[in-house]
Amino acid sequence: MTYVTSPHSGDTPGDFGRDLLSNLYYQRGTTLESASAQDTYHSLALTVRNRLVDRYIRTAAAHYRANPRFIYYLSAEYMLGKQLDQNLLYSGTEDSAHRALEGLGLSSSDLDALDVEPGLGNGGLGRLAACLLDAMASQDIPAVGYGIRYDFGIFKQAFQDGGQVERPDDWTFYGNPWEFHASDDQQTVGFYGHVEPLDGVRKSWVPGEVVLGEPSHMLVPGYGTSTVNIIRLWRARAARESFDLSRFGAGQYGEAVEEIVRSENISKVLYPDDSTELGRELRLKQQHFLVTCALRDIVRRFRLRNSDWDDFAGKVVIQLNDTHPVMAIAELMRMLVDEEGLEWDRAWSITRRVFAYTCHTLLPEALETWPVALVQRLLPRHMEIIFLINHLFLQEVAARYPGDDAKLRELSIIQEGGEQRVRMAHLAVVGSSAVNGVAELHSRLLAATTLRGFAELWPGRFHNVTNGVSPRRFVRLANPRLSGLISERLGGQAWLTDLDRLVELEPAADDSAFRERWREIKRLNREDLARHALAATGVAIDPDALCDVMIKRFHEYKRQLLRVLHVVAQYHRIRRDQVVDVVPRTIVFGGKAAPGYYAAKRIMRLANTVADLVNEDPVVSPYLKMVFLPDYNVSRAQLIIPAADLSEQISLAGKEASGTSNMKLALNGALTIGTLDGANVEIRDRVGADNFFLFGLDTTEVAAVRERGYDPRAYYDRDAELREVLDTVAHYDKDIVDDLLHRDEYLTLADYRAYVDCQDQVARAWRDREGWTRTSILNTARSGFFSSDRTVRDYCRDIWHVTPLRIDG
Ligand code: GPV
Repeated sequence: MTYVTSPHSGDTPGDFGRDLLSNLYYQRGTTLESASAQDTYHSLALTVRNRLVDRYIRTAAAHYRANPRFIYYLSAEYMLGKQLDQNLLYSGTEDSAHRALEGLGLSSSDLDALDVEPGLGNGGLGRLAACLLDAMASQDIPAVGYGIRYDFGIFKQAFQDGGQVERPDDWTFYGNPWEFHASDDQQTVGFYGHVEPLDGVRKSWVPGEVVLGEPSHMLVPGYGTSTVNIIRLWRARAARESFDLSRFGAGQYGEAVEEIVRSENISKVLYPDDSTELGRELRLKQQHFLVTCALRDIVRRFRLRNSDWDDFAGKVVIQLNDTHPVMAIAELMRMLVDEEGLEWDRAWSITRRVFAYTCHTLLPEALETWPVALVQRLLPRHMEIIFLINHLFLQEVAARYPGDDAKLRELSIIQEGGEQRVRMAHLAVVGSSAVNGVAELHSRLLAATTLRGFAELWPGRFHNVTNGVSPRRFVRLANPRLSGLISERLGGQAWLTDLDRLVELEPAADDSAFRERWREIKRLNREDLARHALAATGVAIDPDALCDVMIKRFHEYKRQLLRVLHVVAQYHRIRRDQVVDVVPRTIVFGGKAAPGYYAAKRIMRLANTVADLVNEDPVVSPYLKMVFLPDYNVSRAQLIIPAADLSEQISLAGKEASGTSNMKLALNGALTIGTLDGANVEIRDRVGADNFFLFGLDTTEVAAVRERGYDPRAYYDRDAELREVLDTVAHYDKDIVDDLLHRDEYLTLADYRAYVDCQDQVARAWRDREGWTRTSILNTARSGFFSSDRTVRDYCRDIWHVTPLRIDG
């Protein structure tokens, strides 16, 4: 194996500029004088990308030589964020690039504005996948991410009359310079058809329809190391002969491309629902498509250096990001038994050892199930295999719990009673060697409630791996000012790959000159946000006001409604001149709702209505402004998070698996107001109870309230201020109030008083600016644990059993 040594080491602005002009000339066929904006952007992207290619080639060569154990991360979603800022930083060419661009009279910010973020995910789960890939590369873990190359990513959000409207995200409209295509590396994926007997348990599946999977990859560079891993994304293509020339000749233009359209629809669009199961056939097709392409690729890569199936589980770990890729368990069994001719038991032993499963929810409506009839029709052989897996599993259960039919019903992969369905989470647990939740509380509740029977059966299989976020993306790239100050104080940038070193900032919390600079940076970041908010919404915000941020998908359980109720309460207080516990605040909202999630969209509309009410009131608006920034995504997060003073993490206890905006905000020095839910618990443990605004029911109290028979109306009757607030809301949306008074599934009214009082505490704390800044610094200093590097180390130690493989140079 030969490879070039870095052609770009010791890059000067001159080298960079020359390469840029050369790319403009040879890749775009133009010159600086006549280049379009896209020409220049693409040439810049290629110039940057080229600086990572030889690291990638060296990584691939080293991996080939060492034949190490690989982590294959399977996820239906990735929210990668912009590639240009990331790759400039990771290739170490930020400086020379900026100077080169300046020299050529080009604006880096104009060019960055043309960089489109691949929005191939919905929310936390997809962004977590990206943070884990980043951390794996940064720690030299041999890894490949597999996903779907959706033509359309998560919709773009706009507001019309306060309501959400969705526009398509044609993210590759002008091409994607970060992507390498490998159209000669296609896989074949079957659907439908029938099963024919071979010998014994071995069968042959004859698909009725076949689609091609065409891979492309993007580079996943490590920070501060030579490793460059890849993410391999699959796009569905029709077979070459699919264009029906005879129909075209007969003037049937639509029919002529029917088969192409049907095939390519599989990777056409990301399903925009989040944490809710939506059992559509096309979605199951997407899942099977991803899983088949990924497994075939994994086996191909295994065979480059290995030949014995007994070595497979030693070389391959497949991490399943929630249940979306869980059909891989059945597909690997099918490949091993039907295609490779392995005995069932041997195949099962290999399969079970290879897979590990991460669960990201406790919500029953998020636990995927598929109708048996649908699976039978779409994937007949897989359904047989699942039945057999279940049969053998239930024998094991019966041996352990003799005569206990309820136990069998509880644990079965097949849900009986009414229409039979496949429970994907059960298949995942049965077919994996490790199962993990994403925060301590979540993992504990999983084992105590949702997956309790399994945790009793196989206690050793259950783990916790608390989520983390990339400090490169969410501190260094998002907040260069704060990063500069931290590096100055800590004497270098080592903290970016060793985030526990942030504790060394603790003494700085007592240094008034340092606090002054910390405050100044927050202010500058709020000014940046104010500029963006004005341009995006027309609302002018005061950069000195407390910046109070709630950024996450719209979901009833996350309780954006509770946030809005407090704003209405403040509105009334200010109008009545009751301003003792009022400090000037900017309420910032960001987040999308699933297009079909009406309840969430109502709340969103209410938020926009209340924003208008507040912003247009001359008495109120000097104290209170509210901006709902449309189209929240990774780039917007990078802008909002550095400006935040207060982080809203107010879900009903027991509903949020982990949350990750809580970590991003704390790392950037925001104080949290939150419930004991998800990773909030661990954030509070680390930053200290005195530096965290805690309110609300905990999970035990929630259970007790429900046990007693929850009566939301009683809170309304008892609390005059709440009455005033709800009467105001009813004026705009009566149904929301009706629901709160009669159902209030997420105990909003039960937590209302505690929340509002806690917000008064926040206001008092904000008045003591030195004290606030001190707490802000301590939040950053004590949040090093929430680096995705630590998360990956936990996975490596407890679940993957892999060690880093350093790449020379
Ligand atoms: I299941 N999550 C998500 O974004 N989409 C999903 O479909 C499912 C879970 C989220 C959880 O809601 C968050 O609590 C968690 O922080 C995140 O996944 C990453 O684990």
